[in-house]
Amino acid sequence: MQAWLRSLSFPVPSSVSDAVSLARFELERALPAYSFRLSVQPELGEGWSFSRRDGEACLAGGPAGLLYGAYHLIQLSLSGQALPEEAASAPRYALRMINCWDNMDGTVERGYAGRSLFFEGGAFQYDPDRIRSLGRLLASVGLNVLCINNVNVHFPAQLLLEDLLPDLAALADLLRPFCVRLMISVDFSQPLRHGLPSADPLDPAVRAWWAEAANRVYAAIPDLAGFLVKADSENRPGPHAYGRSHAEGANMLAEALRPHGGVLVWRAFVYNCHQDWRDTATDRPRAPWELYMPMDGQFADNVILQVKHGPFDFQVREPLSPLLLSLRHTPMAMELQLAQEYTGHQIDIYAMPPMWQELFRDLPADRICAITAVSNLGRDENLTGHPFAALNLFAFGRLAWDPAVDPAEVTRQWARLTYAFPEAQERQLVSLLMGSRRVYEKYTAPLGLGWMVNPHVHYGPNPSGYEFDQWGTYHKANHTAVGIDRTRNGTGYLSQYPESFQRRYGDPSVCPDLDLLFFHRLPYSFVMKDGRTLLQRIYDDHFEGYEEAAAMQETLKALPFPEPDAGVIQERMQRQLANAREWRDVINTFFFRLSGIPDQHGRVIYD
Ligand code: GCV
Repeated sequence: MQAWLRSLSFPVPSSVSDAVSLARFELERALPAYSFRLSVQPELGEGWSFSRRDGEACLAGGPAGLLYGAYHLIQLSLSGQALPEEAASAPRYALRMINCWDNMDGTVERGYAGRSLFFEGGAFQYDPDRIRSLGRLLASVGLNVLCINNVNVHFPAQLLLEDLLPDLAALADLLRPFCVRLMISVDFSQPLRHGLPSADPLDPAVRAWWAEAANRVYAAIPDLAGFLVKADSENRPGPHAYGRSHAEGANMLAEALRPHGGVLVWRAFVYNCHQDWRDTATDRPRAPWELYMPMDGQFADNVILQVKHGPFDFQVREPLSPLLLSLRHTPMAMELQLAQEYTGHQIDIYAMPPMWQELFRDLPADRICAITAVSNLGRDENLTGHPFAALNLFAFGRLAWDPAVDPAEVTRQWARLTYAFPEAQERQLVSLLMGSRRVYEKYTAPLGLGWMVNPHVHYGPNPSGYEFDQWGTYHKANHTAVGIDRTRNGTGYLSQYPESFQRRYGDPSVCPDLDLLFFHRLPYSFVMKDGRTLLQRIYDDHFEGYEEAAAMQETLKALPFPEPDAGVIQERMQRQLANAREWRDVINTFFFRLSGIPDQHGRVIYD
């Protein structure tokens, strides 16, 4: 249950009620060989420094910094490394948040690790020891904010602003020693449920209502991090209903939070989800940039615009959202997704660090001020369903602390802390994990095409599932060609990028293979850089993807995982293999039936 902190099997007693005493408690229990002096230096904030001289180990930091420093030292030691003579560290981003999509009926939207850790039957319901373990897990990798409810705010989560406040405050109390502050998702139309005739952000009565709501919440939870809002997106209410802009909507809520030091996190995931598939003028990835660029500089300074890392929606491969590269005067958070919605449902293995490294290759770290990720947590005994999904949570914390972190190194640290295998076996596991995203990509998403999944569930192949639908997610495959031209000759999406990106993606003979069909519409006979045709490359990738998944199964069988992980890993790997086979055959057959062009190597494709 403690994932990478398995060795910290001693519970945190409820009497440990603040970060400094927690840091002391953890160090004394986990590293009894050392005598630690803790020096509270509030000016270091969340940062910490450490020195070890003449038998005395001194850790300095603000209260949170002491806790993060303590976990850093403990993890070094647990992974077999000696404590350094000197060390210091501070987080790159102040807001490092997990977004839970938990509903109060106990379900979790896009949850693949069991039911909610916080709610059941329309009420708060949790095991305090488990919440403390969760706090420890988050703090151990420096995560500091937990938004506990779904951005799609369903009843009765609206009551978090009033009747459910005492329960919310009790949960905040449990997490406070771990320096994890709560955030809540709120519904923009909430004033309508309280007798107001509108939720118009410029209406003084509406503004007064939100100010009062914020006063109430902060009286109960003075350190609440703020509110998270999904508005005018996928049928959620928002300021557009009143002819107001998103800046006007967000600023109204920010004003209510300002006296309390709270932030308003406003999601930029807005597009037309009722598109007519016959409408070729609308190209969904253009939507966020088109909506928010004209508002650059209009948001209050306690608003953070939360932008998904790609312009679509957490597909296996998307280019970096051009919005993240373009806004100059708007504080932004980049949103990642640990929940494996399109990436294997925590059945298939999909380690995310290599993908995140690609994002930060393109995104200068100082373009954003915060980083968030959709949770992959649930009530399963191991918290993440697949034991390997814990790597993504661990690595996300590390990335949020330092976006320059090396993906292989972080994967190795996680593997060592979790399994402590001998070196050769550790190397095998790390290499399997590092390659897992590419394997999944090979059997699912040809060359930058996404969305070929079963609609709504988003697991398993269905190449036409979203093709004649309203979600704006088309590949437009016919008997000669596939993809959408997003250059200036096509939908013009590419023009939203800086010049260097336009050069990288604009010409199909230069565009990286794996992004090719995101940006271009090409004939099956298009010759790739390595001389293969586009169609042959699609066939080859799908055959290879399945074979590589089969090889992963063999590797895993030979590794000495302890129970219960061993059983879960084998069982899920079997399902992954069946999934890979299904994807291989459905996608290859789909393109073969359309094109009539056989595989050059004569492998089985079904006609
Ligand atoms: C919370 C996608 C998911 C939805 C999710 C939405 C969002 O559309 O399928 O389940 O809703 O993204 O990020 O708001």
